[in-house]
Amino acid sequence: MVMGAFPQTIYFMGANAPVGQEVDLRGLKVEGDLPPEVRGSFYRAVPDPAFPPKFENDHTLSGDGMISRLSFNGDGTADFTMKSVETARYRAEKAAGKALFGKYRNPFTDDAEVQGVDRTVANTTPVWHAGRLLMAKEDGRPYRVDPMTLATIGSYDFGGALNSETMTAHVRIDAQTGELFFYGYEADGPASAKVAYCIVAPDGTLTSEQWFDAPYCAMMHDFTISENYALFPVYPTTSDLDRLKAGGEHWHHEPERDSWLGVMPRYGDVSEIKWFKGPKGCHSYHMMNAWEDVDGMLHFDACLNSTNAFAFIREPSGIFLQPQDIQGALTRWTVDPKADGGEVTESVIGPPGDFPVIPAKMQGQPYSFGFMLSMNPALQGPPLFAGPVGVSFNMLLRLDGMDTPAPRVTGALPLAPMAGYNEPVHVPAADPARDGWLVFIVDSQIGDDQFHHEAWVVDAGDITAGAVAKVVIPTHLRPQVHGWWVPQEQLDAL
Ligand code: V55
Ligand code: FE
Repeated sequence: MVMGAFPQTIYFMGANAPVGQEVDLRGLKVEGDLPPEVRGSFYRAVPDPAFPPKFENDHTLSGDGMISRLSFNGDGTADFTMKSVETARYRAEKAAGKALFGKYRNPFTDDAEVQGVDRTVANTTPVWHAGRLLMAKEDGRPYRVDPMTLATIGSYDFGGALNSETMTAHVRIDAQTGELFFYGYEADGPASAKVAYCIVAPDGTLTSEQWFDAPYCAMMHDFTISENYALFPVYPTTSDLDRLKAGGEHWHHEPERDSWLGVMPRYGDVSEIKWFKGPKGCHSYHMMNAWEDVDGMLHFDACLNSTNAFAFIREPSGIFLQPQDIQGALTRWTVDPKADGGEVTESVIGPPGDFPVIPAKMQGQPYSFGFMLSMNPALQGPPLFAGPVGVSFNMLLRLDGMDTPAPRVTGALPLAPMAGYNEPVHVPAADPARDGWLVFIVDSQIGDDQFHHEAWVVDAGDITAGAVAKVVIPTHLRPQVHGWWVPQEQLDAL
């Protein structure tokens, strides 16, 4: 690799080309009819490597975290700001003027001078709870950032209360109780099967941290809660300490290995976990929800694939597939939480896709509707090549009847060729009879290495109608991972 050059791979070219620019754009015009409820800030996590990686096979998940904020000001304008999360890793590399940390989640490939330095990149989800904004990444502890200035405050361990070395980027907040539920896997170091399950009170106090052993060390990217249970899926994307020590990849996908769903009472003891067996070889990054029906059966709704969606994980595992060879579907696993384990009952309840979104108040509850991103099978032209899979989703879907055995797709919003979605956030409506709003950024390619970015506001009750309001963001943006909506009154209360 030429010194100072990014690898010429899909993870660093085109829409994925590093930008590395802090942005401060004030007074952008909101076009259209902005609903008064859309008053607050849309935070997004964006990986963007500050320096060319030490290894040619690096990919978007290693990028240094940047946090962006789109603030709807309530006067027909919006502000767009974006800053680097100043992690210990970012600071060390800035001081050296080059990459010092090696492969994705392999500390044994780091330069000697940074051995022992926190190597997380805080690039996956901006988590808002108890008036704190945390930039989370599943391989380490989160970084706390100032929600107004986006300045980095520092690594966050709940005031010294957290023992786990990691905190997931996919937390669940029970809107009824205000509690934050999260876990950390590889809780005591790379390739460990230890998982820390944690509960945080509405005031931000970590009140419970219990450790358990997963069936094996797996990429546990997301989990769910229901009213009475915590549900931990384990899919066979696995790690191995000897492989890491030999300088190998953190993850291999193992198609012949079983998947598992661990279920425990959410306020119970981890010794109560029961493990239900799922199909071999499958994988999901994101769950839509979990909920209990009137008979006490537990339903776990996930965007499931027949293998790991990322080629940079499949290929080092010896799995060579074309995208069309990968099966996916919104899939329900049903278990009886009072049974002593057994197997999950699987049913297909929706189309292939990812980035499921539900209103915050439906978290863990029987829920009537949800949204997800998918590919438009009727697209007349090329999609947008972007993100860790290489292609952006180009259709937003609404599903209704989620609390029935047969949910239905009831709305679709396809994009034009060479345009792609970033994950929406849901903004609640003031009127409980309305479904609220979805806010997201649409990326479009408008020429060789030329891109256009807009934030769209869509009526969640009528996505087919398209954007009711838009904000053009006149700067180049790299694809986001996840986002979070914070209403203005919560920022005003700080
Ligand atoms: C994902 C993203 C990550 C990661 C592991 O989208 C999984 C899935 C942005 O970082 O480290
Ligand atoms: Fe995720």
